[in-house]
Formats: sequence, C-alpha cells, structure tokens
Amino acid sequence: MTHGTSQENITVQASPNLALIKYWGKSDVEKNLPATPSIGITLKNLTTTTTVARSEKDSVVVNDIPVDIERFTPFFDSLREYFDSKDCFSCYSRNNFPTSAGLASSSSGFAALAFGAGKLLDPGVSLDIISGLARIGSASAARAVFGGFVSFPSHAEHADKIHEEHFWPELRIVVVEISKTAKTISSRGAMERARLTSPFYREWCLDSEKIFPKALSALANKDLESLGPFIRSSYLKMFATMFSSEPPILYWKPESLVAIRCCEEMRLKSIGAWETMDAGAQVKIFCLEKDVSKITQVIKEALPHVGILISEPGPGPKEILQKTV
Ligand code: 2P0
Repeated sequence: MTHGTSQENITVQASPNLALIKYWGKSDVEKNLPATPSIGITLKNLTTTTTVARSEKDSVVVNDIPVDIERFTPFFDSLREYFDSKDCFSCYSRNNFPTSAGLASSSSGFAALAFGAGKLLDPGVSLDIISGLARIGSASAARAVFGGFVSFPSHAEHADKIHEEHFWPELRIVVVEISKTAKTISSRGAMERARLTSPFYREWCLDSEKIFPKALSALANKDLESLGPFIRSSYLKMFATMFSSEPPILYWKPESLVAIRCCEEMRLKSIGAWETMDAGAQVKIFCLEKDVSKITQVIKEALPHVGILISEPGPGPKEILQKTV
C-alpha cells in the first residue's frame, strides 16, 4: 500500500533522551539492535528543531553545516522501504545545546527526523513504528521518540514508554557542561571497539540484564536512593568497557572527575546526587528538586567555569509551526 500526504514539509521539535541505564553495544550491527537494555528520560529545555521537506535528493544540514549523507542512508532507505515510497528529503536541523558532545544530540536529531519524515509519509503512523525507524539512525533515538520515561529492551526493534513526563514531578537533572567540544570518537565507533576488544564486554551485557528489572522497579517506586546505585553502576561499568578497549577510549576530562567526586561527597552528607556520563565529558546529576540549589552551589564552587543547565523529564517530539526551509 502506498501511504502519503500532499504536505511538502514539516517542522518538529524533539529533545534528547538521557540514559539512567545505558545502551552500549549492538547485538545486530546491520539492524542497529541494542545488546543491552536501557532506560532513559527525555529531557525538557534541550531541543533539536528540524524541518523536513520533500526534495530531489536526500540532504541533511545540522547547525548550518551539511553533514555526510552516508550516516543517514540506512535510515532513509528503511523509511522508503517501510512506506513503499520513492520520496527523498532535505532536512535542516538546529540544536539549542552542544552537538556531538555527550548530550545525546543524535537521539533528538534522529527522533525529530523520523517523526517528521514519518508523519509526512503517513500522518497516522504509530510512535512504535517511528521509534523503530529512528533506531536505524541511532538506537538512543528510539527512546527519544517518546516523552517522559522510556525503556528499550535488548534486541528489541523499538523502545516503549513506561511513565508519563509528569510521573515523578520532583525529579531534576543537573547538567554540568564540562566541554562544548565535539567528541573525537563517535559513540558508534566507541561501542563497536568495546564489543570487539574489551575483555569485560560480555560481563557488561550480562550485568546490564540483571540491573534492568531492578532499576525499573526502583523507578516505578520513585525511589532515588534505590535507583541511584543502579545509575552509578551502569555508567561506570559502561566506561569499564571503554577503559579496557584496545586502544582505550577516554571521554573524561579532569573536571568530569571533580564533578563525580562532588557527588560522592554530597551523598556522604545525605544529599541524593547521582551522577551519570555518556560518550563525552559532561556530567549529569539526577536529584530531587529540593536539592538542586545545594548541588548547583557545590559544583559552582568546585568548577567555577563550567556551564550548568537544570532539566527535568519532558515531552516527546511534536510538530511546531515554522517557516519552510
Ligand atoms: C545511551 N549512548 O544509552 C548510551 C549511553 C551513549 C552512552 O546511545 O550507534 O548515538 O547511533 O546507535 O545512540 C549514544 O549512542 O549510537 C548512546 P548508535 P548512539 O544513551
């Protein structure tokens, strides 16, 4: 069946999805299926705005810079195959936060793109289908297709929404912007290197399966003191696969470790500050609203030159009104 609308373009706003429990490694490289189960939160205030238009050929521009279309070809090909379409698309995308710097810009980027192109081809398309298409571009984007709290089981084709964005109103995320510089090795390259060379990779996958249901249960209870140790365990074990890769992968900067130590010290003083990191130097701290000002003060004293953003669970992608490209 051929789907389709006469609408020529659409502008979408999407936000990155930050993992509490990390996806790191693929069980199927070609289909981009995750080897580990993950849980993430779609973040408010950080946004990618993408205009998708039907075009003569596929092209993507991010923050005014044309990007290599090869990275997008599997996504566009899967999109056309699913919708039985011959359409090509030009995409113009802009982030209001640092790109490719460990703030999950590929999750919001592919979520916005899949949502926009999917809706152009079939306005009634389901979010599960959009999530599966976004996954081809970037597996974390499968989570960013949903707002609030999202899970993505290992080997699954799409992510699942688990709780609405207002499920845990007190939860906050303090984003410590250690560096705005783009990473020197992509997440994709890094996780593949870890899969192929880290002696700890297999254990990492097995351990992730063990903590996933426990973290889901702590989250369902809105219990940060129980959830926190799983958050910490997931990111540190993920980095253990990077440190033990050949050659090793080191995204951390000295300031990242300073922020981690601050969290450790705050927890000793009964302030629930549970940090995580991704493929970059930034540190993100999960906490409750009542502790945000104290945590911000401690980080600012230790690291006066870093930027700090306060976020919370936010909505999934939505169409917005904007001029055409
Ligand atoms: C995550 N990250 O769960 C993990 C934690 C970074 C660390 O997903 O190869 O851009 O495009 O599927 O999704 C970043 O990797 O990788 C990521 P691909 P992606 O959020």
